[in-house]
Amino acid sequence: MKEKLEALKVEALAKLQEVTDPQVLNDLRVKYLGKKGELTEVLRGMGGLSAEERPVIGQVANLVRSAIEEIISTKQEVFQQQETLGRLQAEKVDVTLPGRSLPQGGIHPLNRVVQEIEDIFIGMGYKVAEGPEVETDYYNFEALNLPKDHPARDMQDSFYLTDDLLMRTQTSPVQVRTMQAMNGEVPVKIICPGKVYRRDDDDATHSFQFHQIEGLVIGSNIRMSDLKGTLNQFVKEMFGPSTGIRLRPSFFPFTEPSVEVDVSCFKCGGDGCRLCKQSGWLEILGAGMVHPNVLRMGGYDPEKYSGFAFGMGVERIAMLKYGIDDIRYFYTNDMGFVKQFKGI
Ligand code: 2NL
Repeated sequence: MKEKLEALKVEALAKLQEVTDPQVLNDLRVKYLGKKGELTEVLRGMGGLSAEERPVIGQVANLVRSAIEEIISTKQEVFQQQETLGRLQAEKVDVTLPGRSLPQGGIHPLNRVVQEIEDIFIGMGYKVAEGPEVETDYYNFEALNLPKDHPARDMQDSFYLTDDLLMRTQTSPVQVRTMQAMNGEVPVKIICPGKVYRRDDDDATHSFQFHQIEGLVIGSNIRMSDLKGTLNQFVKEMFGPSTGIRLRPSFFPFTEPSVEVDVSCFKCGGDGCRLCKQSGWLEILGAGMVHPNVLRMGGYDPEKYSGFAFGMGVERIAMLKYGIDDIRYFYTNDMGFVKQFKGI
């Protein structure tokens, strides 16, 4: 029996020594030490031993068992360490790697121009006013001295929502609302940026939706010279200190007198080039002295107060300033176009 146990020990240790796989190790543990294992099998024969032999064989059996157990637990520990090491290797994180950079956006050229114009007028003491894009016939036309039969009120030219509601065709209704909210107080010094809508077929220079900035000043003794000085200062800040303006007579129902305002060509300095079509001048806005009827409807007595107003198309200004030849670039989200304005 003793020889059997020794043989079992030799065989078991030899096999266990060679194990490289935890599953095989477990199988061998069951094979030798399990309930139906080979060591248990040998010990079952101890019943037939004499009283003297039993403790001797028992001791041998225990030594065999602990020798097998020891090598198993050593192996298990090694396997455990190997597994941990492998996992650490597989889950390795390099905390020193720089982060993935996300593409950074930029401000759209139209918003950029709106902000630039706002800043210039804020610098001259103006406040920015905004209002609804859906307007009533009264605020969009009536209060701006456009009679019911005026051609600008043609259904064909505006987006009407109902008989009385339409998408605003200018930002002037914001100015009328501001005048009424001021309850006859002066001074009024506001600019109104925003989207406006006209029923137009889209092409390189027209869009059914575009952006406008209008300005309005009301006070005592506001004169045409104030308008000229203001716009002259504006173009110098917007297009460069060597630019200037000229006024040409024009007509708007809401101003009298009315003017078209040109800026001297900032590209050629007035000599004539492709941008100004050899004229030396670029048309940038319309303006005038606020019509007495408009002052009255806004709650101001035209005998006591006077004012000037102006309006410009943001797309046109942006196209001139950045040399853009098609208004559709602003709305079609061509990344090649948009990206050019990232840094400026
Ligand atoms: C243009 C011309 C203009 C105004 C807008 C205005 C507003 C009030 C009273 C009087 Cl509340 N006038 N606005 C005046 C003159 C011209 O816009 O060509 N815009 C693109």
